[in-house]
Amino acid sequence: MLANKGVNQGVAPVTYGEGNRPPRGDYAHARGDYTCDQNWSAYSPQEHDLYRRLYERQASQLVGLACDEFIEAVEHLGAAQRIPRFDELSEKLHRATRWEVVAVPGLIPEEAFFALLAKRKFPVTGWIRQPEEFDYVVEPDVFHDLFGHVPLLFNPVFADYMQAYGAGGLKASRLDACELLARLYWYTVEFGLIATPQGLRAYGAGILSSAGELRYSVHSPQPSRVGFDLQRIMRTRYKIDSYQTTYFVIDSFRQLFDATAPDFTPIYRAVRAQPEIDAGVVLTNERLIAAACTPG
Ligand code: HBI
Ligand code: FE
Repeated sequence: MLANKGVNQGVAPVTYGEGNRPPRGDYAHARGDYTCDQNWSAYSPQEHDLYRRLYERQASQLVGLACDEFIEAVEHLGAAQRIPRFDELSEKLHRATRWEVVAVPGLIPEEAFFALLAKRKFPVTGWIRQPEEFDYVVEPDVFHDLFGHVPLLFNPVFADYMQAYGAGGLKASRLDACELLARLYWYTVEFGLIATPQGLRAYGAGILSSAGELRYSVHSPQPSRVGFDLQRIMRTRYKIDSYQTTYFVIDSFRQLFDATAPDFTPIYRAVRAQPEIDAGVVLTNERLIAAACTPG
């Protein structure tokens, strides 16, 4: 998923926009589980420098906008001067929460994605965006996946949530409920906000890897911010081509993990018995959270 662009819920290799440009990754040489080698030596100095500039721009605006758990963990990505080696990063990550980073050619089919998460393997796209895509790229590239998603995998509770999500995804596939579960991923892992004693903060990867949406999601008066409600999230459509108009706010990662503990079968049934909700719509009497007041 990417900064104000989303994961097309189709099956990779996905096609995008006009002309259905061919996918960038080398799917033909990926293994059966869609993993591939990172081929770190193939990155050019320009690509390492692009990663460095993306990293510096985001890292410079984290304080006051990103949750503490993310700020503490982002250091684990190591030197910001170059694209990390996935094997080195996996060694650190595995010691922390038994997760590892695996290279993939890009977006992969949901079933394959869930199966990797369920095995505590986070799929990270190997290629990096083009310079002209500095501010925005449609598919998740190595910067979005590494900077946006990997740091919170060092957090034990969030790491367990991600594996539980993957296991739940495999079940959802059998219940034809992937679209409902994709909304949970979207409004938590990609665009989630968390309430903290210091105020509203971002933990979603799509927000944290976005130059503009990080400040917008925490401070803008425009979007609505709704207290975490699993069924409400599963009923809510999302936009993949602009900043979000609805965010959901958790009180803690523990709350998020506990919400995925029960069997979702009755929840899917209850969700399907209610009308879907467009992004940006606010229901009467639901708990809304105010934007964080703009710093001094
Ligand atoms: N594939 N590589 C990759 N990264 C994702 O974030 C991803 C994916 N495939 C499917 C997908 N996300 C979404 O459909 C999730 O909601 C499952
Ligand atoms: Fe993502």
